[in-house]
Amino acid sequence: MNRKIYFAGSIRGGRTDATLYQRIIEYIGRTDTVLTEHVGDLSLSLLEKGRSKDALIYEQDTAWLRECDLLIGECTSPSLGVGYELAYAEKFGKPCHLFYDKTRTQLSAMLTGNPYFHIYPYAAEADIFAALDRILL
Ligand code: 6IA
Repeated sequence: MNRKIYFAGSIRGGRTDATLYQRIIEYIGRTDTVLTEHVGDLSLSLLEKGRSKDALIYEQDTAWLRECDLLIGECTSPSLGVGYELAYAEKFGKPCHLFYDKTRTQLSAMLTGNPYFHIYPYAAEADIFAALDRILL
């Protein structure tokens, strides 16, 4: 259908799940455009490159959040940036679909307690793709 999807996943919060982000981005990309493909880039450098570089990242990401049709977040690895993006997307009325591995973590009550968010606890990776099929119908 070629919607614009904002995929959110941890970067400086920790790259444990980066290969999973890559598989989700690839899956979404079969039908839609992922604005944030770099979140699944395994060679992304995590080193700080100064505040001016980070300011450009902030400006670009918030512009994409305002522009996107919906947000899909993988929230198993906690990330301050992802949490900020979720609140920002909510403020702009963007539908937010959040995934987390319930065998590895418990999600923040600030997300599970907010009925605005569509939350998908999963136990197997295949559950993510089945849910994405329903979200991206
Ligand atoms: O706090 P975190 O870094 O874990 O935040 C991750 C979220 O913030 C992701 O969903 C991204 O959308 C966004 N984000 C964080 N860093 C970047 C980035 N460059 N480029 C684009 N979006 C980002 C990171 C490279 C930098 C560490 C030099």
